Amino acid sequence: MKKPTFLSHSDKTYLLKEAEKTLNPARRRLLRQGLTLGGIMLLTGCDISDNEDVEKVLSRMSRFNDRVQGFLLSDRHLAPEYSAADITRPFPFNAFYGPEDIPQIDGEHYALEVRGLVRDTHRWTLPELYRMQQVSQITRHICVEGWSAIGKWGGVPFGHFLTLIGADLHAKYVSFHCADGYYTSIDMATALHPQTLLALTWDNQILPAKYGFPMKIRIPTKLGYKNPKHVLSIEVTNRFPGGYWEDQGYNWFGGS
Ligand SMILES: Nc1nc2c(c(=O)[nH]1)N[C@H]1C(S)=C(S)[C@@H](COP(=O)(O)O)O[C@H]1N2
Ligand SMILES: [Mo]
Repeated sequence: MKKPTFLSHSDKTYLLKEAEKTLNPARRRLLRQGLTLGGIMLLTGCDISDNEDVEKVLSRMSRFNDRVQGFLLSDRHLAPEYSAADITRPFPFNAFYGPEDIPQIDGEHYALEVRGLVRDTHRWTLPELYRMQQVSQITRHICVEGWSAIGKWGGVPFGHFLTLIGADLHAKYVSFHCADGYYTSIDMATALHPQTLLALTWDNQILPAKYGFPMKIRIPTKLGYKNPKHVLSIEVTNRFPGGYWEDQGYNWFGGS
């Protein structure tokens, strides 16, 4: 391996610090000795002594981290569940806009679209979704902006829904598009995680507008921004779909 020589000392310190930030705490602990430039070169396949720019190294670092997190955590890790007494009231609202712009969706004309690697592209009306097998869970929603809150969501286990529509369960990603232009995506292991819900209710009532009427995807093993509200369409795909915040630099895996 060539010695990375072109970077100045402060460049190196910056790169190492930024690369560390792309790792979650568990991953940081795994790399006991901490990251070295040689280590970054090994993990990303980038030759730092070449003209690789720092952005490219970091984006590869982040992708590497997504794969490791997906592999290590997805199907084993269960998010903690709570009791009704733990529910946070009032439950916070958050979006990339204020409460005055919450989309008002007409449930009567709503039909959930499913696209991509699925056998059955039937569009699902709300009465059809409400008739499906429902479960509920009380879990903690964690937002990167520095707050968390416990809430109760009910709905259809997402793995059950994917099976029902004949999704290719070996595909890599499931992506979501929302009525407010928001979008996000998850890996298939997370989509099939036993706690991932196609959520139709919040606190035993039909999902209120501010919390994502008529449907949100509730993923208690993921940070808030990976939990799309007002979902209009679901796509199963092998092409990396990104997300609204993820495309602006938030870690794509976004484990909580
Ligand atoms: N459609 C849509 N979904 C979204 C968002 C958004 O702006 N639009 N914001 C995300 C973020 S960052 C958070 S923290 C949660 C907030 O969900 P809540 O309003 O139910 O607390 O929604 C997530 N899903
Ligand atoms: Mo968030």
